[in-house]
Parts: sequence; structure tokens; C-alpha cells
Amino acid sequence: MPQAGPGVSPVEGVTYVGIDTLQEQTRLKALRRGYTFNLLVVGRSGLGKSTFVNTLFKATVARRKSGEEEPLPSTTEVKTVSSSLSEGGVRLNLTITDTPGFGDHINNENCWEPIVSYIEAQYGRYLQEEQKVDRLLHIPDTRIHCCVYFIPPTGHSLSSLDVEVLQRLDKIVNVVPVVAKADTLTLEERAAFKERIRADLSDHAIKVYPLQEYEDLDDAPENMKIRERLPFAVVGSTTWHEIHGKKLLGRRSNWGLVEVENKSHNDFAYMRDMLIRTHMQDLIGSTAERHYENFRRARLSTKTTSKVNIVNGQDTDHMEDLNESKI
Ligand SMILES: Nc1nc2c(ncn2[C@@H]2O[C@H](COP(=O)(O)OP(=O)(O)OP(=O)(O)O)[C@@H](O)[C@H]2O)c(=O)[nH]1
Ligand SMILES: [Mg+2]
Repeated sequence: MPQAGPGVSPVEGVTYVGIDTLQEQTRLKALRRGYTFNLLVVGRSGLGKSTFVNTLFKATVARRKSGEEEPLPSTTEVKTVSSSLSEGGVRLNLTITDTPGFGDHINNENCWEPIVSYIEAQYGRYLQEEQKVDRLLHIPDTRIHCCVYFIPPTGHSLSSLDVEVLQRLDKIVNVVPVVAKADTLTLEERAAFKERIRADLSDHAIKVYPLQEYEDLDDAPENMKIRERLPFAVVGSTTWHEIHGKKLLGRRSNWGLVEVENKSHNDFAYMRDMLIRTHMQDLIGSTAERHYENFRRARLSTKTTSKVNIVNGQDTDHMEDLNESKI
């Protein structure tokens, strides 16, 4: 059989057009540009969010010397860390935004506001760029593609504060729930707690990623397995331990060393696989197609409403400015 190529068809008598090379063209274009993936970590105070950020960077990007590390200070402001990874010619710009923990006050009303504002500000920034007359071909993307939400390992149920925060977040961002400090629960406690949390999420109609209603048929079996594992029970640590000549990230517990990247010890590696290996493209795509689109529609329809008022004799330019400044 003749080799496929311009003018040569793999099927006799059929003209070969070459649309099968589109995939390769798209791949090469994406490789040149690289990928940007933005993660946000959110949750109540002291659950190990900053440790998780550092663990993910260490386990994914840097393999440094073993030894104990300085304890982390409590996070007081939103902080973004970025790192560029390259593997097999594919470049990834991984950005993780760490947020201060909440829930310490007697009155925790509106404690989610800074987080919601942060997520929306990134959409606003993108929209502003997109609407410019001379806009960039590739707008720098700071939109949050995934929010990792930390649940305290209480062994009971989801607290009312977590429910309130999650109900606000799931409308604007892809949310992946995790049980923090999983090493403080036995394997049986973890399984029971996870089941309880899944039931709580469903009772409160909180939608977590991956959503069944948006998946392709091809993804369905894999996503089903992920949903059965949610919330991921994770352990974070930035301390390297030398075991049989191998450097491992881990945390000492009553039962011995809990290895961060060992799938039989906790779900950290399952989660990293989902975020970076199997679902990154879908997380980026669904952020653009659903969450950003919802924001854009809402923001632009507010503008249209203000223009209707203008026609009714209001101050046009001033109202436009007000809308812009909200971004
Ligand atoms: N047992 C256990 N402890 C952890 C784990 N991850 C972090 N810690 C410890 O929990 C404490 C708080 O960790 P941080 O990473 O600062 O927590 P945080 O959520 O960023 O805290 P805030 O910024 O104050 O909200 C530290 O003493 C960590 O060593 C874990 O997986 N298991
Ligand atoms: Mg912190």
C-alpha cells in the first residue's frame, strides 16, 4: 500500500487531502506557545495549604537536598508562585496562588469575599484585554483553572462555613475538594469521612470537578473513578527522607513514614496525575468555556443595562467608567 502523503491516499482510489496532519500542526503550535495552568488553594486556617503548594512544586519541579525545613509562617496575603517546567519539548508554566486561611473569627460572615474577588478580578483582567481594539494575540492568562479546596480532617461532616464557601466557589471556578492532613486519620476513618463528604456535597448541591454533566463519553469511565475517590485525602510535606538510597517526600506519623507520592499511603499522586497529566487541558478549557463565559456574559449584560439608562438621559461616559473600574 502506498504511504500517505500529499496526493497519495492510504485508501486506493480516494484522494488524500491531509487533514490528519492538523493534529500535528496544532500540537506543534501548542508546544511553541507552551501551556499556562493556574491553581488556587483555599481553605480554613492551618490546614496545610502552603505546605501543599511547596509539596507540589517540590514533587513536580525541584528535587532538593534532604533534611528538615523551616516551619512555614501563617499566610497573611494572597501570594502567587510560578515555575516553568519542560518535558519532552512541552513547556508548562505552572502557577499556584496561595490564600490566607479563614474561619478563625467569631463572625466569619463574608470571609469568602477576598477569594471570590480574586477569582473574578482575573476574569475581569482577561476581559479588559480581550475588549481592547489593539489586543494581544495571546492574552496572558491569569484565570484560575482549578481551585483546590481544603476540608478539615474532622471525621464528621462538612461544616456550615465550608458549605457556604463552596456554594459560592462552585459557581465561578472548577473546585477540587481535598481532605487535609490525611495522615491524622486511619484508612478506615478516611474512607468513611470521604463517603460522608460526598453525601454532604450532593445534599447541598455543590458541584465539584469533574462534573458528570459536561464530560465527553470517552472521559466517562475515568471520571467516574475520580469521582469515587473524591475528596482526595492528601498529605503534604516538604521534608525529604532518605529510604534505601532513595529521596522521598514524607511525614512521620505513629504508623511510620507516610510517603507523599506513594499511592497506597494517600491520594496526593492521584490528584497530581489528574491536575497535571490527565485533566489539565479540560480544566483550562472548561474555565474558558463555562466559568469565564458566565462572568463575561454577566459583566457585559450589566454594561448593556447601563447603556439603556444612558438612552434615558443619564451620564453615559461616567457610567461606562464605573463599570470598567469594577473590573
Ligand atoms: N499532619 C500533617 N500536618 C501537616 C500537613 N500539611 C501541613 N501540616 C502542618 O500543618 C501546619 C500548618 O501548615 P501550613 O501549610 O502553614 O497551613 P496553611 O493552611 O497554609 O495555614 P494558613 O496560611 O495559616 O491558613 C504546619 O505545622 C505543617 O507542618 C499534613 O499533610 N499532615
Ligand atoms: Mg498558608
